[in-house]
Amino acid sequence: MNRLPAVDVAAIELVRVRLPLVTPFRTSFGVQTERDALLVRVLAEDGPGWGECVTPATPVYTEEYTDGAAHVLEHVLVPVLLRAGRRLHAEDVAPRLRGLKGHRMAKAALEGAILDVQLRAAGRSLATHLGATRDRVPAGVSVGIPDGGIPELLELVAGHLDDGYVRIKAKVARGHDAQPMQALRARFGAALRLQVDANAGYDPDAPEDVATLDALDELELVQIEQPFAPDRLLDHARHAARWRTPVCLDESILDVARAVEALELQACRIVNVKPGRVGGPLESVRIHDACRDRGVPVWCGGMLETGIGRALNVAVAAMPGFTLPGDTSASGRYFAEDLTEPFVLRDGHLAVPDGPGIGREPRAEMLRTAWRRQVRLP
Ligand code: NPG
Repeated sequence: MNRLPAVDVAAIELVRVRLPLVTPFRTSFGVQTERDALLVRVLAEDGPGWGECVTPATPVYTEEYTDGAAHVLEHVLVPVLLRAGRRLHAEDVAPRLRGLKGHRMAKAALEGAILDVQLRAAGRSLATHLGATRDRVPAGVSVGIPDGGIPELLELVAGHLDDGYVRIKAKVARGHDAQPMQALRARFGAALRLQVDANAGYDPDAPEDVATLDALDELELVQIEQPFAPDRLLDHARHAARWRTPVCLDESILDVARAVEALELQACRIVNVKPGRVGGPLESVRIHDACRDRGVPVWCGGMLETGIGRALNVAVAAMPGFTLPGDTSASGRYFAEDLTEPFVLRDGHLAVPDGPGIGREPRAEMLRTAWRRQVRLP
């Protein structure tokens, strides 16, 4: 990555928008019917740059949640960032905020927005900047836990396969796990690229949970994602050693140091990289590089992002180490109208934006419709 010229930041705005989801998304931690998103708009001479904070509305996935992120951005992160000077590189964000613990999703939105401004000023796309080697990325899709049980699950998956998605990730939780996944195998056969995501919902010491996961291990899955709590790396390693199916970690991977630790402990063989969860695009590159050096495949997760966050994810997913399809679904999977020009599924792939920066910005009329409130920090 070449170092880009710094930009002079005039102001930073926090823009809150709300978009209804086309269908409710149900996981082990509840049901989501809308995306209440917090955007960061960095104003600079060469025009605005955009970042999206991927926090969910409540702290169900990690500690972070949207009202908390909005508060810490307004009252702590942005003031501290700007106090040290307004001439900024994206590389300055993490070091300037290092003394402030956690809040990686909030920090990631800031870093992403500043990088977007820098790239726009330089007339370079994010994908080019990151050394992307593809102009389109294969798209997987994440399937929630349907109200209608197995029949509805089969129908949903059939629909996604008809749309062209190249792999299915199914959410599993106690009461919705081995049986529905067996039903998917029975219906769609061995050719279905199927993986499961437990969102840390199982107990490594509970015999019934272990029996369930052992049954999932029989199903030729691409991976079992995050079966246990994020900090239980040794428990992941203990069970991963018995399973044929590779374990993938998501919530556990907070930064490159934790990724390396997880790999050295053999807690996982695959890493889910989410730029939001790990503090931004720059740490995502470091995780990508560390995994690539070790021959470990990575893929890009999703957090129901609007087109702003999705654009970042798609550029990241175009880097060479992203050898597994990600949760980089088309806009239409979640939104009737995306905030930005939509991402469209073509032949199972999304095109990587090639315009300057992330290559997407909110459409004025959509921003008006979805807008809820805004804070400007001078
Ligand atoms: O396609 O953007 C997407 C969503 C993929 O299932 C998905 N995300 O646990 O990975 C996850 C889950 C999630 C969504 C987590 C929202 C947190 C918030």
